[in-house]
Amino acid sequence: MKLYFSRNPNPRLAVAVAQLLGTEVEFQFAEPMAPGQSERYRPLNPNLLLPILERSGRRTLWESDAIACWLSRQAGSNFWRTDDDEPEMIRWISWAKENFMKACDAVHWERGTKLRYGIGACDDAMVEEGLRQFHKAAVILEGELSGQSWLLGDVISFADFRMATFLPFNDAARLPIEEYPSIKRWSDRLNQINAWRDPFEKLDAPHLPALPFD
Ligand SMILES: N[C@@H](CCC(=O)N[C@@H](CS)C(=O)NCC(=O)O)C(=O)O
Repeated sequence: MKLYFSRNPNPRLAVAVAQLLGTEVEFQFAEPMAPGQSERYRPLNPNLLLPILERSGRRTLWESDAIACWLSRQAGSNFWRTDDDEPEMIRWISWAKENFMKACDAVHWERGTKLRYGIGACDDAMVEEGLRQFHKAAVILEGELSGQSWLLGDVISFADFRMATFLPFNDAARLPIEEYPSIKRWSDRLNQINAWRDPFEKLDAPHLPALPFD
């Protein structure tokens, strides 16, 4: 298997899953959107986005959640739950993408990605709206995490990784997670996991372009 990745949030998530599960996979840095690259990558992912997982004898897989599901199945792991907790895990993945993660993404896009790649200036109104959505979602997540270590109780699952997709980029996004002590503790707990804290250790991949104020 070959996992095409960059250091951006979704490919970082897929690399972290592969590292956590100890998957035997070839990690390949890629830039599908770079000039001259689209012809090569469009057959692999028509969206020209990462991550992409090439599998022998099977169709290439894209979308981080699908890749995480496949890697977990291959590893025979319950990281992607296959028991009665599966619906609850899917509930959190779905909610994350419509709420907490979406808000983190919106703020990170303005304060991080746009500036890193010279796409445009940070739109303060979009940041304000993103922060409003962040607080709305964070209250719910805080309540959930106040009584347990992980979203599904005592054992980490892909829902935790998915929910936290943008937190390793908080140097750029500057989301006020310290206002939510249970979320902060959960984020610190995630950072104790090597595969999460530094999924790119030993991988050959250029660093993201620096932020202008770095
Ligand atoms: N829904 C997709 C989103 C993929 C996506 O947006 N990938 C971005 C990074 S977060 C990308 O490929 N950007 C170009 C790059 O990193 O070269 C997933 O979960 O995999």
